[in-house]
Amino acid sequence: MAATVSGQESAFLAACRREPGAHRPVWIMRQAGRYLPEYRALRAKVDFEALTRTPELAAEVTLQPLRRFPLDAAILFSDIMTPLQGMGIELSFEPAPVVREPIRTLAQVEALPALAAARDVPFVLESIRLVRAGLPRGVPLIGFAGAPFTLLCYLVCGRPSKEFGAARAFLYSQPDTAQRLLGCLADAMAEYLAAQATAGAQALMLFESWAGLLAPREYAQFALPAVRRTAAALRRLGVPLIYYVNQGATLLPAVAQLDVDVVGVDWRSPLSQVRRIVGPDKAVQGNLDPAALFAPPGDLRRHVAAVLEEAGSAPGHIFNLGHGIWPDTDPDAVARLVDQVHERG
Ligand code: 1CP
Repeated sequence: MAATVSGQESAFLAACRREPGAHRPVWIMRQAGRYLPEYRALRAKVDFEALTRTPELAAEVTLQPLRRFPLDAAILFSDIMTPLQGMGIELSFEPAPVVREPIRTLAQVEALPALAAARDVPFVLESIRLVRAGLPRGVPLIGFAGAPFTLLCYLVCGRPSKEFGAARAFLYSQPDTAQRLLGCLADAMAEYLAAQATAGAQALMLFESWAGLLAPREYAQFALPAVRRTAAALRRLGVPLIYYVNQGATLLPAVAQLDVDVVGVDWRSPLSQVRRIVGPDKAVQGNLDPAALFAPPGDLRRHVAAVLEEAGSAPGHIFNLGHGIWPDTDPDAVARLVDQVHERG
């Protein structure tokens, strides 16, 4: 059966396909990371890049949260910028990604090579094989990539930014070059995600973390066609595709046109509205505010219940936070969250 992992029904894969499952599945964006003491202990000895490039360590970090919490999915430990390093882009993690020579010209875009995942990022594929071997029964592995426009933001600005002004100016000043770059990234991420699926990833996720910087018109002109190109190339694999769109409330009517299985959203959009806009043929993922994990236990229960109520009882909801978990979160709050979703969902 399609939603089965190692002979055991996966609530997560069932929800991706909008089929009823044994319980409401839950996982947490950035679930492997600094809020876990065991991650910090490893990270004190090994830098981030080495963690992602050493398959045994990347697999260990991926599995750490699964040992603590009965999560319904694991996510590969890597970064959205990792495949770009494989394409020859020099960057460092400080800890956020910083690109040595930001992309600003057509000549730079034309010089970008195509990605060949097995040649350029073999360690990612090896990490996936190791994780699969170590996962508990019934827990699938999510592979991921950055969505093309979000990658463009880092490539053009060169570093994190609140408003990514240089990236937005690039869309207006050099629209043709921007489209060329987005097309190149769309193809590279299609190749990268297909290789992850072949290596054993059972679901694929595209992170559109900076979509909310765009007005619907520019989103439809630049970001959306690039995601559509990546998604179209992945369809034949038959692996569920999740598209996470951050701060995308005004973009959801456009997102509804995408051929993806699941739309992930931040906490600002009530899930009942999201369901109405994206329609009955897509599952939804989200969307508790990561700040809610700082509520007293009794209050957290109410906030979890509110998200479940908004999501409704129809199949096709994956519980998650609306964005990545904060590094100063108490792991005990995560344990309570997971239990509460499983009890009530
Ligand atoms: O020092 C450290 O430990 C490095 C911090 C770090 C970590 C733990 C970075 C640098 N990346 C990661 C891992 C990571 N990044 C994962 C796997 C962890 C997990 O989920 O369990 C994933 C899925 C990502 C994806 C990612 N990287 C996104 C999309 C998700 C999101 O949060 O919106 C983005 C935007 C990035 C860029 C990035 N890489 C690192 C940082 C600190 C950032 C954010 C920079 C910024 O705010 O602009």
